[in-house]
Amino acid sequence: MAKEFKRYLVTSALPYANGPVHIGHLAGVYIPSDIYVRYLRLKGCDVISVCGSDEHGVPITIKARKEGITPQQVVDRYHEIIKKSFEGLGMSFDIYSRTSSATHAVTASDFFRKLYDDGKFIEQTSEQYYDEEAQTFLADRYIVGTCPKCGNDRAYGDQCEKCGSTLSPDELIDPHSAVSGSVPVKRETKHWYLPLDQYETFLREWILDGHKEWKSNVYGQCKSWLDGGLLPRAVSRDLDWGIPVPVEGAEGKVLYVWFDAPIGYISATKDLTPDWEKYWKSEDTKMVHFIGKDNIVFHCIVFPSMLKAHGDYILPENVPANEFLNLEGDKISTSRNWAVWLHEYLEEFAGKEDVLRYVLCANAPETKDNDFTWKDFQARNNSELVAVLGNFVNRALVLTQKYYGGKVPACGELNDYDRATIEEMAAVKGSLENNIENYHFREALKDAMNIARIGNKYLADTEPWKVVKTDPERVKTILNIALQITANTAIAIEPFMPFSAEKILRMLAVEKFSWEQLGATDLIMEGHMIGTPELLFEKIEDDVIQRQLDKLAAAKEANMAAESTQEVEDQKDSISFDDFQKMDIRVSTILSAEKVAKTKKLLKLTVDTGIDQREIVSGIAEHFAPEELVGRQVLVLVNLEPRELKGILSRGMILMAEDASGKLRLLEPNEKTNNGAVVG
Ligand code: B3M
Ligand code: ZN
Repeated sequence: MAKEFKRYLVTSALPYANGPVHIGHLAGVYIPSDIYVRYLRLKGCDVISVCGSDEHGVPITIKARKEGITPQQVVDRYHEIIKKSFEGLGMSFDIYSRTSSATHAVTASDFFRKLYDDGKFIEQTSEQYYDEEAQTFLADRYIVGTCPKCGNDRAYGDQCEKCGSTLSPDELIDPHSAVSGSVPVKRETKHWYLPLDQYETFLREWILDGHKEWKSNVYGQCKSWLDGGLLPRAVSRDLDWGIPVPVEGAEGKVLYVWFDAPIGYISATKDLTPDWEKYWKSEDTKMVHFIGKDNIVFHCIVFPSMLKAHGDYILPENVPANEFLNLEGDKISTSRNWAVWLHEYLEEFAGKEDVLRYVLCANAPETKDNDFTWKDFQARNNSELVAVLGNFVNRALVLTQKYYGGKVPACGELNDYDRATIEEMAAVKGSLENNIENYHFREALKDAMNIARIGNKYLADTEPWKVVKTDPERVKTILNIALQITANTAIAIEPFMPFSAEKILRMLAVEKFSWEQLGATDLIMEGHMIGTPELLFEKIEDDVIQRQLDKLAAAKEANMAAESTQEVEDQKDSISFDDFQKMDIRVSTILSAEKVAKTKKLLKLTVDTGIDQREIVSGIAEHFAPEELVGRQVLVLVNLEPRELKGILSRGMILMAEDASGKLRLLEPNEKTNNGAVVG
């Protein structure tokens, strides 16, 4: 028997206030969480939904330093943008708080202090990188160097953003401080650790034995963490941005962001209601954390261990984490601007909030990573929202206006087909509930849309526009039923597409229904006057989609440009004009090319320099096949001292350009030129 709960506490991962929110965040966390809480509210459950900005951590300080502003200014800016864009998309948090709030400072501080007083931490001294010039310890992110895996010379001490490898500062080649540029030294520092190893038994029993129902990606990750063995985790950092560690001798130290952030859920609840304890301290509360897969360990292992160590709080009942959403086949990336930003979408697609909600849910990365494409967005809008949902609702309302001046006709006697349709519609409720309650939101959305499909089919099959000529009485029944289905549609889609649900209700000129009314056929009364029909969704044309694709293409181009300038070599020392004049460069034609035996890289080329025909040995065999070179005109430095290579006298050098990726390109005259023409 599943446990019965009296109330729900739903949390959504606190977005970092160092950038705006994009579709990956939405599909992973916020859309599912909003569907869930809207559903519970419609059912009349006692539910609160809390969220807020995560305003601590190193990336925020880096951003502040880069822009020459304070961390507080950074978080103020993004907190506003995020909060506003969430509202724009209809995210129905009961509170959207922030971790730089006064309540949070006290809550997090007290939490730490209790664990400290109860002897739950261990203190450990370790060696960490220190910047002597800036006189500060360096978080891994603050150490920059060359990636040992791909050679990117701007890799961070925790990760290379170019090749995606996870790194530690010790692996970086030529590490230096991002703060001052100096070479960091190692210095001892003391920190507090939560000994996670001591919670292993508890976690195994609680998760591995007790929560086999968790999503397999979540359960699997927990199991592999536990099987790998847990280690004590530092809960403090040497940093000047965050909540000060509230014990003596901790100057210059703050709580680690992943220690304070989940406590932010508690602080937000406190800010929401004086009754907060009943949500956090009663076994009758079902707590559910909505997060992305990169947050699983913190929400399933670390935070529960903190809660357990504290002792006063309940544990989450479920942690339905989603996988990642990609964009047009590529990983979403804030730094590469490869994203669809929510605040921009809301501006460019005003009035189409539900379209995004719909597409992101229909395509949510529930069990595996998924791809968002603008073509799919367009197709789902045009062939599902417009053609099915919008079309059905519109027909039902327009026909009612047309035949009865908007006055709901009476339902006469039902025939078998009517009854089967109604039954089919009523049957959706069970499946829909089951899917939402088990976090299968994609399936749940299909269920909700099914009601509109049923309605669409009903009208197509019963053809009231034809029957009206022969049997007007029958049409009254058909439209009465169609209106009941329309009202049901409004109930079913509300968790997913609240704006459209509201619009349907407005057009029907009725008040909001409760979830329990789903399936009923007495929602719209005979004689009731409906409102004016409007289109629910509009077709999205190709040019609108093209504009978005162009925008992404521009981002890609900018990235490529940035990447190549990034690796451009420094300019060499100046030379005199005379020095330059000493080089004799001629247009030449490659007459033949063959590989030099027993070498991988060398090609023997015969070239016509206009002066003579000669042999040149060039290290380009890995870049060009011999046959693609023959006949091409190239530039040759002809007066380079001859050199013997593998027994061949090489007399000159073919000029080439090497791009950022190491690819070689021939330099050719832009038109056929006579061999021997002087370059200069
Ligand atoms: N700030 C979100 C992220 O990893 C992180 C969540 C905190 S939830 C307590 O993007
Ligand atoms: Zn790399």
